[in-house]
Amino acid sequence: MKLFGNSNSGHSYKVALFLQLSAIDYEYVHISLATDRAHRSDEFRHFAKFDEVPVLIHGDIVLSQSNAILLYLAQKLRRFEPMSEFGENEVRQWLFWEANRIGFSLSNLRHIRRLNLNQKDLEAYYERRTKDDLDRLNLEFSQNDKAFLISELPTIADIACCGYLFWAEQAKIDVDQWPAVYAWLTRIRTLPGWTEPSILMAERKP
Ligand SMILES: N[C@@H](CCC(=O)N[C@@H](CS)C(=O)NCC(=O)O)C(=O)O
Repeated sequence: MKLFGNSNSGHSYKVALFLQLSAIDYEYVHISLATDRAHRSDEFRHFAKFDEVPVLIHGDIVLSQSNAILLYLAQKLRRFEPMSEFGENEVRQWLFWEANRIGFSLSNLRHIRRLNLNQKDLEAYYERRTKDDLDRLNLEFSQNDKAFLISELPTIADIACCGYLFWAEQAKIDVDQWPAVYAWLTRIRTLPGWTEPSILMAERKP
């Protein structure tokens, strides 16, 4: 397996985290996103349908879109799948939610604050959305007595939704203020193989 990713990409981290928690060997290719799209490597441009990371290559399969990749990996490797049809539908709900909520709000808030972009209106918009998203996640765990989003076992819904949250500090968001979310992230941190994004996504020498 080959994963094209970037050291600051939470979308890439979600896929790398799945592979790491599953103890799967893979080749990681870091793509500099500071390089404009037209000047990225020919190999990456060939495979990256949307010009974005992550891209996963597995045999003849080439996939973009982090949550589509997670669905593929879960099905192929039979890891982090839900145990029932009800669970499958729940997982899909969280994956679509994540793509438009936490994977959008927190990722953009982090981008603005990490790079000190002077975008006050946008910053306020993403901050409000991020806080709403954390409220929603917190409610999920406060209302239902379960260790992970779907049940007592982690699924790709947890892997998708937690990705950017391990970088919340860079968005100047203090996750302690959402205690049930904080406790869930602590449970994820204790899964065998869990590795923080700055280490897992670091550029590696070939
Ligand atoms: N919806 C996509 C989002 C991917 C995405 O936003 N990738 C960013 C990095 S986090 C990227 O490659 N940006 C570079 C560019 O747009 O040129 C996913 O879930 O994979």
